[in-house]
Amino acid sequence: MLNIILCGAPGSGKGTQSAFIAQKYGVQHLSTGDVLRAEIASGSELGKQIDALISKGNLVPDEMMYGVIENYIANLPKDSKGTIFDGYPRTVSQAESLTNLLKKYNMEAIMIDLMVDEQLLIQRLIERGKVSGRKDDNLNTIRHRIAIYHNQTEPIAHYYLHHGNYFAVNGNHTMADVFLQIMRIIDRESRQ
Ligand code: B4P
Repeated sequence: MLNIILCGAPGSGKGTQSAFIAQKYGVQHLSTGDVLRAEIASGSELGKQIDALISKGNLVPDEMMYGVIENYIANLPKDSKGTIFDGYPRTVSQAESLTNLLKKYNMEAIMIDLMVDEQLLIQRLIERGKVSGRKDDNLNTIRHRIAIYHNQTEPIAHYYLHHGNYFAVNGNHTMADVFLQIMRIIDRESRQ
């Protein structure tokens, strides 16, 4: 079973590369960003709380995310080829929860970290904002999201380095080039 955790700053290409990986390797794609946006779109009370956080560029509390991931893993089909975790974990506490949950179901994962220069991140998200209609794709919110990434998400690289399943990818290149780097890692690791 192939489980991949795809991490990186906002706009680093997690969603973009996850779609390529899911198509090529036949794994399921779990985007926590999409799950949260679907909850917002449902108009529920929970969705309103989530909207207030996301539109300002803040993270949703770890406990709320835990429920989403636990429910997902517990209901994985028996014949699943694996999952690409897109945007989860985003804090060290989420990383610990995911390790424990995977262990409970006898699963493992590798972590791929998309490294992209800050100017490029901002440029990509501003561009995406012109068509996405996302409230969090504007300059002030983007800057806030990048600051949160540095404070809360970046430390998880050390967590995975320590656990020996960390792989960095240069995400500054074209989508096709980034995907080539990712495929090399996946193909090498799945042979072992
Ligand atoms: P996400 O939906 O995960 O999205 P993202 O970080 O903004 O973008 P991503 O990295 O997927 O970039 P994309 O491929 O679209 O998160 C949104 C919000 O949800 C978070 O800020 C947070 O509030 C909340 N959230 C989600 N998960 C959470 C969790 N676990 N805990 C707490 N809160 C959580 O690429 C961006 C743009 O760049 C696209 O337009 C794309 O076309 C372009 N692009 C991508 N790769 C490119 C390349 N190589 N070259 C040129 N352009 C490229």
